Amino acid sequence: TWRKLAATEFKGKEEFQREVVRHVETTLARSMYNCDDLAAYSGTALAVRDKLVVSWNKTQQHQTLQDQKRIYYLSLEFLMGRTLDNSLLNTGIKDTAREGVGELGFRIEDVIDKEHDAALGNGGLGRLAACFLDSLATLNYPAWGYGLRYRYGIFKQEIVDGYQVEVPDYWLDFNPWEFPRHDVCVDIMFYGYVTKVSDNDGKISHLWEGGEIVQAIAYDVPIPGYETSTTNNLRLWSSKPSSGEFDFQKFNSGDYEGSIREQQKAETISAVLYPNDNISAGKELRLKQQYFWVAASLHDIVRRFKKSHRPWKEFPDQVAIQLNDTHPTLAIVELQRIFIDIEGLTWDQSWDIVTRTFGYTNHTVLPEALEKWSVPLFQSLLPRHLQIIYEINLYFLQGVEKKFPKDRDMLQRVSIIEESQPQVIRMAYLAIIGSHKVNGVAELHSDLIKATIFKDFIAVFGPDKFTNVTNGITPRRWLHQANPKLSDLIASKLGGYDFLKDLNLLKGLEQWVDDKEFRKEWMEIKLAAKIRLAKYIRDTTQIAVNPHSLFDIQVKRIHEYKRQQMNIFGVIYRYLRLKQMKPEELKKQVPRASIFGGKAAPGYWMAKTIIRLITAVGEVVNTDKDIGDLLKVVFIEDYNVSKAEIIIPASDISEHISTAGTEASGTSNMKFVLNGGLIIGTCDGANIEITREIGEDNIFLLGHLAEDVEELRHQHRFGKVEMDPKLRLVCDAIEAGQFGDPNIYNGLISALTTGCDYYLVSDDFSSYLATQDLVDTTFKDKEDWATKSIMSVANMGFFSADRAINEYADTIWNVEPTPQKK
Ligand code: 26Y
Repeated sequence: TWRKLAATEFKGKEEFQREVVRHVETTLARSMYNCDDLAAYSGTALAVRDKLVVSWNKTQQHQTLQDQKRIYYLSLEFLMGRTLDNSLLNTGIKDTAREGVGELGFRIEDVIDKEHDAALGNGGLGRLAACFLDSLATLNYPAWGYGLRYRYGIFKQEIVDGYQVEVPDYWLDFNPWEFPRHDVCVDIMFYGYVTKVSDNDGKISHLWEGGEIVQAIAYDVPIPGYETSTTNNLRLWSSKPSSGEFDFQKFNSGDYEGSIREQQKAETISAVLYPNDNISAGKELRLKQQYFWVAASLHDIVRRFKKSHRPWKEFPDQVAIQLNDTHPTLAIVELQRIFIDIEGLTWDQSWDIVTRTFGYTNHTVLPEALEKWSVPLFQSLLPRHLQIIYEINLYFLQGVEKKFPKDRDMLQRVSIIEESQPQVIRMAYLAIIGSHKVNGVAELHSDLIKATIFKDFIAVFGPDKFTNVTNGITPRRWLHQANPKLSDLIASKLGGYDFLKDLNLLKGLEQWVDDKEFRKEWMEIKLAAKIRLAKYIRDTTQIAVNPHSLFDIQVKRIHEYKRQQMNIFGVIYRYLRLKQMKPEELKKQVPRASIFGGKAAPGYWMAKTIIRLITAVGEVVNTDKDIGDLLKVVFIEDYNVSKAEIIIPASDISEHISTAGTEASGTSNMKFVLNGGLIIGTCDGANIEITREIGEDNIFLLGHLAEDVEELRHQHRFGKVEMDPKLRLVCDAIEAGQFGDPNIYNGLISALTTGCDYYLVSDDFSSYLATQDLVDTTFKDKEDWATKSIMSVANMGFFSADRAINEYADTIWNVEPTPQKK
């Protein structure tokens, strides 16, 4: 089996212990006598890392020899979370490690808990990239991730007096999982000017010169697959001053510090992850990050291709580049520039290769999230790229003109350049035009982009260029690692852990749904996860949550379209209703804990107000003696990947209640259901496919459909809608000061009234409340609930990221796996 082949295996726990101790004593220069959990973590990580490196090197060698087509996944975000536990599980040495550190006097859980999250992402898009890396390695695809090595990841969220406060996440103090490659460095230019030169034959070429140069240094992170020796590479670029760029003039004139200061500016490029999720701010530094990362990555990819001495036209047979949203769209322009300005190909040869190389994944229909860069900014920062974009646009529009003669409107609509003041470059259009496939991330979403934002491009390119690949999640992290007891129980019934590699095997659980003992164990595992979360909540917030109450969880970025406001309004309504009830009525109520978590973008005022309302409601409800266990409201600080691993297994119900048509897919919905939680949600994103797979009886759907949204918004704009009366009661309570100074919430409430309720909270509110009541009734029937939970998990196979990656490989990349034989 693979383990015999794997270099990752320690000869036994003794060897493992020897290695840990050796690292503590030599690498860390500490004595085992004052080895604390942190040092034990460091030693363990270094010991595991040594083993990873061996299979990593072998894999890279093997892939180089095989010389097959490789996948390059370009993403500005990789939300990896912690690595140690995942590495132990993927390489099959967790038991060895548990025993090994146990005998040294440590609990493996405490050791694992010392690791800092690698939080190089905002939310769904970044975590998807991380799940995809896990699947690519597990399925033995030759694949590299390319990203930025931010010195500061997503900020840490503290709640101070009920408000979000952002604290910098300086995470690189000790990171054993990265390897600096000081020999892999690329000079990247910004600004400068372009000159045209013609050679003796009159052939014209372009020189881009005279700009500022910044150096990109590669840092490599090993990505081990599950139960395979394949260990892929994630390459993150870090910026530093270019060695040739020291300002001697300032130095000689005595301004030594000044010249150093100038140099240090180079480091700001990879200093910080932009904390915006689904909202584009158009900042120059962000565009610099994008070009820096894209140019370094392409340089690397082209260099690797050149080593094989193949003709350029074979480039797309060796290279598939996937663009994770429009953030890396400049790669299209940069590759075209490399081919025509440096390698001397003709425009047509070059463009043919470029378009056969790229695929573009769209993650949103929200207009505020679509990237548009101002032309003047581009002109100064990337003058040659702007010329190339104009040329791409010219040829593209000529083609459109041929197909739709005299349709000037059409030309305007599909032009890469938007004729605004100033003109802007529509990055999504550039991404479509420069790729051979464009995909959405869930069926509804892929249909919507074809019908709305990209409609004209269907007319231009035909429908085949557009496709769907529904998102998935890795069951290794989101079941086996986050919920080992559930994974073990499933394995005991399915006769092993094969389901972690072939998630459709979960179907076999259906046979056990009526087994009394199995059902009991299933629900005990859920209760244990709830007890664990309740303890975490008590330790961190001092709020006592009864583990037997219904855990209702909504954790995700705070965004108006995700409608955390609807959730908290519903909580307020529930509270008001409880306050009206007589004691005998109160006795019949299902106790509920409403648990929230998520970060607001630092500049997103409304999202921050929503957090404040949640904490304020908590302050009132949690101390109300009449209410007791019947309602608790918790806001968990600093939601991140490692906290998700504790929170997700503990839900009875989780909320995915975006305005229909706004959430491209959602992926936490999949994680919750895979852990035996049920969903209350709208007909949006992947909720629809989850319903198709697990059955309508096993999900609580509410609200209007995507197709109704336009008309409803129209009615709001024409003042034709009265606020839902129950929502009116809630607003009245807020405005009466029941949750503190009502002025704080003026904006939140006026969004519903004068703001025309763009996210249709009022329209869905009564349906939401009624569905929550149905959740309560259903929860009372413990047997029914258990059946729903088991049947749901049994039918979640489709949502494995392995399925998603195989679809990308078949329909977009045309790449085969490269398993190692020996
Ligand atoms: C333009 C820039 C500021 C920007 C930065 C981050 C734009 C978008 C984003 C992040 C988007 C994101 O996370 N989208 C989510 O992608 C998930 C994976 O496909 C989806 O499941 C989820 O519905 C979508 O909101």
